[in-house]
Amino acid sequence: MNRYERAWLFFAVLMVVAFLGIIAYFNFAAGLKPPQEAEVIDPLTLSTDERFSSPRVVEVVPGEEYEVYMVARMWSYYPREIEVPAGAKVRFYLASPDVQHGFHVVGTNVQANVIPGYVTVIDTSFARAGEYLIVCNEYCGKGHHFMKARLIVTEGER
Ligand SMILES: [Cu+2]
Repeated sequence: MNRYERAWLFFAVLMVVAFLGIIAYFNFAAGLKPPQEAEVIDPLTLSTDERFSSPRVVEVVPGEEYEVYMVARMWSYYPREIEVPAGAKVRFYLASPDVQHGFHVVGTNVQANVIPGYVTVIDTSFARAGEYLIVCNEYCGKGHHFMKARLIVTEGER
């Protein structure tokens, strides 16, 4: 075997060992795991669930704290338009009655999968007022590219 071949072979094996090591480190030492205490919900009961039967924005503390109950289904988000003030704490609760969707607020780091059977919770806030597009970034069927909603962040009072 040519010594360059041997060197590259060694390098390739070293990379595999390093990648496995990184996975093992984050899994066992750093405890980085998929959320295990995620709330479980029967996807067939969303239409009768108190939170998801009427998707909405709830003003917990006016101007400061909001809860958004949202349903992601083929191929739209409900509600289709949500409004929160800039700087307020916003907690999203998302559920899907059908397949997996990818909730993504374009231009922000808000992005999470919505998996049927689980309630996805996202804590965030939007610093800048403006209009944001919410898309689905997980292919969910033939109408996937139509799946969107609008987020309007109004000027905060402070
Ligand atoms: Cu989709």
